[in-house]
Amino acid sequence: MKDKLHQLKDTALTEIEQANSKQELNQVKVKYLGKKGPITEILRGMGSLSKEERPLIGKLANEIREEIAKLINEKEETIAQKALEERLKQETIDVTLPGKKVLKGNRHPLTRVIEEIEDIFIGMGFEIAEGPEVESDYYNFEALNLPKEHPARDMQDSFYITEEVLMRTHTSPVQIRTMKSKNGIGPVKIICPGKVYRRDDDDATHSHQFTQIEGLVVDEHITMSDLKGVLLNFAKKMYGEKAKIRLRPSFFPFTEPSAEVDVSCMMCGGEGCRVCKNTGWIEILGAGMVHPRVLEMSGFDPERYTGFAFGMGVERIAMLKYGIEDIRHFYTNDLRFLEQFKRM
Ligand code: 2U9
Repeated sequence: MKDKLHQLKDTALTEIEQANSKQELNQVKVKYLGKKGPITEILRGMGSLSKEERPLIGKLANEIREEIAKLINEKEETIAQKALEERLKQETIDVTLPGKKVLKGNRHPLTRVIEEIEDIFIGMGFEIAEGPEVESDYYNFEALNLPKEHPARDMQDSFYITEEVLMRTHTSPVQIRTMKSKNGIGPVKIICPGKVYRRDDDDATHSHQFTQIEGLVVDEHITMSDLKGVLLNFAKKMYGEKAKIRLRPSFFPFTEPSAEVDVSCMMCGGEGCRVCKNTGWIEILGAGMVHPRVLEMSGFDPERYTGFAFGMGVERIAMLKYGIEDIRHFYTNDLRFLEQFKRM
C-alpha cells in the first residue's frame, strides 16, 4: 500500500510538471484530488487494513494529498503568471510608432458669419427665432401686406407646392408667427436666420436657395432713430469702429418708410476702390418702419405700437468679408474652398 501511494505521488508529480495550461492542470487536479480519485479510494478502503497499518497509511495518504494539492497550487500560479506575461507582451504599445492622423472638420463659412451676426444682435438684447421653411401663402405674403394679385409678388417668383403652400421666399413669416404668439403685447425683439427660396437662375451672384437674417423690433415709442442706432452698432461690430452707414429711400410693401442701407466700404474705408465701384459705399441691408397694416394683422395696435425691421442676405455679407467671387462656392462643397476657412 505504501509503495502504491509513493508510485501515485510520482506519477502525479510528473503529470503536474507536464501540464502546460490551466485546463490540463485542472484535469490532473480532478484526477488525483477528486472524489473518485485514487487517494480517496485508498482512504475509503482503509477498513481492510490491519490496526497497526491504518494510522500510518492514513497519515501518508493525507501527506501525499496535501503535497499534490500544494504543487498544483504552485503550478497554477506559474501558469497564470506566464499567461499574464504573454498578454503584456502582446499588448505592448510601441510609443515610437507614428500616430493616426485625425482629420478635423471646420465650420462652414456661412455658419461662421451667421453665428457672428447672431452674437452681435444677442449683445443688443435680441432673441433668435426660427420657423418652417415650407410656409402657407398667408404667412409668407398675405400677412406682410402682399395680398393676392399684388404686383410685388412678382418681385420674388416662388416655388409653390400647392396653391396655398410654398417654400418661404424670406424669413419674414417667422416674425409674423412670433408677433401672433405675443397676443398684441410687446416688446418683440428678434432676429430670424434661415434658408429662403426664390425661383432665380443660378449664377455668380444669384442662388435659388440662400440664407437671410431678418430682424424685428416692436414696442411703444420705437422710431427710425432706434433703427439707425441698431444698424450703426451692427456695422461697427461687424466691420470695425470706423464704419459708417447711410440710408437711401426705397420701397417694400411691409415697411413704410423703407430704406436701403449702405456701409462705408470695408476695403478702402470709403476712399473708393474696385469693390465699392469707387462710390465708397456698399449696400448690405434693407430696412424700414413696420407697416401699420402688418402690425394690425398680427394683433398689435398700430396706435400704441411701432416697430422697425431689416433684412440681409448672409451670402452677400460673407462674400464681401472673405472676398468670395461666386455664390455657388457655398453650396458645391469643394474641400479646396472649405478648407480655406480653417482656424480663421
Ligand atoms: C415683418 C415686417 C417687416 C424685413 C425687411 C428687407 C427690408 C430687405 C432684403 C435684403 C437682402 C432681402 O435677402 S435680401 O434679398 N430684405 O430689404 N427686409 S425690411 O421686413 C419685415 C419683416 C417682417 C413682420
